Amino acid sequence: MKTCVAIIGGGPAGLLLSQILHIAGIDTVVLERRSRDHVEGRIRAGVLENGTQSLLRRASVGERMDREGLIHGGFSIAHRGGMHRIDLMTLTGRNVMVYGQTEVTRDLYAARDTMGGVVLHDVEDVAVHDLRSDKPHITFNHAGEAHRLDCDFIAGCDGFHGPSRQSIPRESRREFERVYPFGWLGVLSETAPVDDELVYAGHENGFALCSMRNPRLSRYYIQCRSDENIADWSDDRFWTVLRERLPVDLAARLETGPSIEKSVAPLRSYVCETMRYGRLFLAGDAAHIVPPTGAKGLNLAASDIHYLSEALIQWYGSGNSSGIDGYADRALSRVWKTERFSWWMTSLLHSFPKNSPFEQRMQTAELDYLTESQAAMTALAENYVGLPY
Ligand code: FAS
Ligand code: PHB
Repeated sequence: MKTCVAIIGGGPAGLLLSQILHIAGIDTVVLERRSRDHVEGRIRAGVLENGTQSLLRRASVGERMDREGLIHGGFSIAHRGGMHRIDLMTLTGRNVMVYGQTEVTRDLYAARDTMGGVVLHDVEDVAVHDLRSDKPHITFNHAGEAHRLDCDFIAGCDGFHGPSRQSIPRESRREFERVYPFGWLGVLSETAPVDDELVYAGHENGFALCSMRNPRLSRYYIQCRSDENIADWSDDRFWTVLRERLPVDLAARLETGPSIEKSVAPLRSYVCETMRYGRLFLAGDAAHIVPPTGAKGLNLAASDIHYLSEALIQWYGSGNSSGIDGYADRALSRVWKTERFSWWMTSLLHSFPKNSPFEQRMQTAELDYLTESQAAMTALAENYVGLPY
């Protein structure tokens, strides 16, 4: 087999890169370890930045998003029993779109089908070779047969646990990590969202987030232990803890119902420097992880793909390598600023049992200042809608 760009990973990063390059006339093959049903069934992110919305439209996968997505001009922070709205539109002139990653992935798969994109599922034993040459290749097993895929470039879009990043020699990569002492317990329920917009609640017992997918599908999260056993969490227990962490008036409006999905996600901040090794480029969770507090994971994958696709289109169009040579630095600049915001928002809203009394006062004062200062809210808002590409 031969292609221009071999893409490892059929999540949002890999599929979006494949779609954009295909439109530009550049051949790709996507190698995905799991089944299509499994990938399309994942429940993950829920908020799209402006830049992500524009990128999906340019990739001809924005039609259903624009029809079914919910435009949000703001969100609220619940603090000291009250609600403080962050008016994104007034503060930045921009909005966010509530449209689940599940739907984005389904739209990307449908577009790949329409255009005859090559996405191989249930692929095993992916291994990359000759990354420092100008003719790298991948070996893998599929449908019981061994295969070799020759290519010009390899895009590692295989998430945090994929093989791409590990293929970069340890001495050529620097890794930065912070593991948080808690996780998120998430529930999806066929109930009306408790509010018209998202609510991020800071509470002494722990963080809570009220989100949604549509007017009859709500997504809720509560801070929990990172090693939480999901079997210990009945729906009733989840709703009780969620109510405790919300302002009284909001809790009184909470419509509860059976969970149709329940899962625990650990929280970490992670960055791999570099995002390029020879003919291998890392994008999305393969290169970095953010705690979901800032709703940035999927959006950061999108900006990586914006930079990487631009660079590859330049190279195939003119042989100019300035884009691919500058990809890692350009992507990492936005990655680190987004990591900062996600870390800041996580530190602001979660309870850290081991914090000293002074640190707890600093956290409360930070929230007091944020909810009283137009300048502070503007800084939050411009990060939340997405920093420029
Ligand atoms: P992905 O992990 O989505 O995709 C990588 C793909 O590579 C997967 O399909 C995987 O099967 C495949 N792969 C892995 N190893 C392979 C191999 N050896 N061979 C071939 N394929 C291989 N972000 C938010 O903004 N908000 C959230 O609430 C949120 N919640 C999350 C909850 C969980 C449990 C997780 C894990 C992430 C969450 N995220 C959230 C972040 C998430 O949305 C990611 O940022 C997003 O999926 C990144 O997309 P990709 O980089 O494509 O990685
Ligand atoms: C979600 O709806 O899943 C969601 C929304 C905002 C976040 C994280 C997750 O910050």
